[in-house]
Amino acid sequence: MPRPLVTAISVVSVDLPLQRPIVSAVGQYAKWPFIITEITLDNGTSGNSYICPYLVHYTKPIEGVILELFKLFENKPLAPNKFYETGIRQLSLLGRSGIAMYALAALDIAFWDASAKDADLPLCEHLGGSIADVKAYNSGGLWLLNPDQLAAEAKELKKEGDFSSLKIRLGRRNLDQDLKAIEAVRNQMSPDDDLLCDFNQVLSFTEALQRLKGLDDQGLYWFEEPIPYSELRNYAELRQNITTPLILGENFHGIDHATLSLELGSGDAIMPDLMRIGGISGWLKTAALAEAYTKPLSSHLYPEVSAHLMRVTPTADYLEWVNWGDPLLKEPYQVRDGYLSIPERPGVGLEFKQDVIDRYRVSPVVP
Ligand code: SMN
Ligand code: MG
Repeated sequence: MPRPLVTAISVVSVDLPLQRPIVSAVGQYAKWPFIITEITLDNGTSGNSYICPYLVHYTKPIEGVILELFKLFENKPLAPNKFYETGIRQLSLLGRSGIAMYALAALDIAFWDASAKDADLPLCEHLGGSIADVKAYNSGGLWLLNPDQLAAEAKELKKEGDFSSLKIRLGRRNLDQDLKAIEAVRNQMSPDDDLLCDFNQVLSFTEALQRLKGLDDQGLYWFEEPIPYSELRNYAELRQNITTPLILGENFHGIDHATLSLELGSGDAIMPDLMRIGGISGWLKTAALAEAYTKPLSSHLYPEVSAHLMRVTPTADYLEWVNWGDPLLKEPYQVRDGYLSIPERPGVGLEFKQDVIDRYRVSPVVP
């Protein structure tokens, strides 16, 4: 059957206020940037995506890369996998990472969404999986705040969707401060609830050796990114000195980096980020790698698309839930009893509110 042709694209960036500002070792953010991409097929079907590249001032340059890459696919029959391979070949001239990869991811997600909509199936079914609720933790808070603030927030975060699993950010000035922060949150949780933690790369290797040993008996579900993400050999060495599982992966740029990390034994589990890993095509390849290396795979941000992908990921573990995009969405995904529900809608089923886009639109760069 002839495939529909990809005929048009629109890209817009918004900077959306966050309900709870991010206070982390990788920066403080009161707002969060979204680049929204929509592609259209000649049969009228559209596909969309959003990516969040952290730094609002880079949204315009990334929009430019998306539009440039799109020229490779314009007026071609829709074929998401083939498009990814074509895009990656082009990226080999620019580097298969960084903002070029983010741009390819924005397109890849939109192409897959259109492909699933064209087949009239939810994305996970289009990929050969089935719909079911996905185990999640609430990651929308517990930044580097004081113990009283953390206790109050933990209570709220648990209530938003009846979560039993939360993630706290660690890596304060000393071990004692981290222990007090953990205690404040743990006091709001049941003994069987999972508490995950994230250091956002703030420790040096020698600091991490000490700090993680000091926290190893806290029953934390995992230690996330204690040291800079590029120190893959140090990750492998840290692992030998602790029993709590070590996880990294939100900073894997594409499958090259995921492969190297798995080969070096850098973590007990991986957590790819939909944008950095190269969209849905990049994720699927990484899920196969995680299966080959028998490593649990958890998601990073992008809960809606990630939920579908977790349903076709053999070693799927936790989905990271944040509601940061909800104000933009006509029908936000729902969480029940700590599980994210996948809606019975074709594709990913995301539609954006035009009035919210207009209100928070990022203005053009003035040189
Ligand atoms: C994180 C995500 C987004 C912004 C800052 C920090 C964090 C996470 O690494 O894993 O949630
Ligand atoms: Mg993290």
